[in-house]
Amino acid sequence: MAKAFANIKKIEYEGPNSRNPLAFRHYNPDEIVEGKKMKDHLRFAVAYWHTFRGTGADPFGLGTAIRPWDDGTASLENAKRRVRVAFEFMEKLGVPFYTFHDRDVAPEGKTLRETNKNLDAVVKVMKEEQERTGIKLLWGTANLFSHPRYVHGAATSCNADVFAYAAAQVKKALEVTHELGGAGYVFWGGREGYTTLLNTDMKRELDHLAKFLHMAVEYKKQLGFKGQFYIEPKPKEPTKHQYDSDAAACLNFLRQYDLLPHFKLNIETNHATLAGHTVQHELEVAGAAGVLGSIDANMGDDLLGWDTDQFPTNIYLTTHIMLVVLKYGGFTTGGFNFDAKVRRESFEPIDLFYGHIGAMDAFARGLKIAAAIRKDGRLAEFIRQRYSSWDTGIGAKIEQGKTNFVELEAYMLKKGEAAPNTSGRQELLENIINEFI
Ligand code: XUL
Ligand code: CO
Repeated sequence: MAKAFANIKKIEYEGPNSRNPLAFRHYNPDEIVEGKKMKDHLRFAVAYWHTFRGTGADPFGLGTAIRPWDDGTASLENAKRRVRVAFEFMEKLGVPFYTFHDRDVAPEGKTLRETNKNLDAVVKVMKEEQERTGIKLLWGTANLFSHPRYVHGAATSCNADVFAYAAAQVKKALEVTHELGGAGYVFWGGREGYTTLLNTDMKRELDHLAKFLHMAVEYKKQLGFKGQFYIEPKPKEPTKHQYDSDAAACLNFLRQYDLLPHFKLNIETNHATLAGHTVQHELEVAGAAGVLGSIDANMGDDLLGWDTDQFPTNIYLTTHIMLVVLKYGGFTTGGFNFDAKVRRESFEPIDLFYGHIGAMDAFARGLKIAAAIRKDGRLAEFIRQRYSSWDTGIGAKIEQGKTNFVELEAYMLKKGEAAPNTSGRQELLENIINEFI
């Protein structure tokens, strides 16, 4: 077993009055909320790419992260050692899941064959560690954006060979996700978009993307992989316009190409805000369409505006997210994946613990607050009342499809004017939320 965090004991729940920075104040895994254990509501996952491959580098400077277990080389030995350390970290943190891209865990070789061999060697260690710790894979994915071959995209590349390479890469990533018992598989459209329309045949690229996803669905069946497929919307970064720009765009694409039965959405907070939406909006769009699958939990910075992937510590944010998640019945295959990284200035290994502990506590608090708001019932009752004109009379007739324009005109000609509106009471409702925070 790795001993990278020898001085850190297992992180325990110590309650709201604890002043121990290496303890949970609110995340109490076995505590029952709305009839279910907290850990089963939240299904937390550590993102391998940020937590074990993040260096702190930014466009203006080199990496700053101190990671004594990592020799900085692309050797297989280093990759395997890193896996052992990752599982030591996750075990001490007490998270039930993790997520990874193929290239996070194993180095690329000179050929695809060699790369696949490297991946197999590391996956063997991952499987051992999963068995040793009981930590499971929430979802796997393929990195189809870092290597220069993907400069013009992967499934939407103008170069057919690059499409073929990406297909081979996803085939292998599906196989290892299946091998590791993954509960899902994510397609985030890395460079599936464009930087200028002047060189882009958008229709052709979208057709190719749909073909690619149909092939993935077909191979999933062939493999016998039962995990859930997800698409993760994001509007920009790295391209100027990503095709999977938001939940509504993804839904439209999936419906247009007959893919909707095979996919759910993985909604990320900072992607929602980049798209000019709140995450609640994106979750509602997905939830209303029956495809709210999983969440990449993080938050952005109002002043910076880009995809800063910060650990979510805002209690209002986590409360609103939990209200939507509970409303739609919670996760089945999905969970909260911390697609979040410590700041470049937070370069010590212990900062990885602080980042995750704070975010887990923020969601545990959000869960408890959302459950209390739901138990109180005033918010739900207000919404029920607000739409009560649809429960009987003309409203019920419209909803049931039992009327038409002619009848509605006759109804209104007789009445002369619509019934008066009632106040939206936004301020009152915001005050009610604050009662619970
Ligand atoms: C990029 C992003 C990805 C996906 C997985 O912004 O969120 O890390 O979550 O590819
Ligand atoms: Co993400």
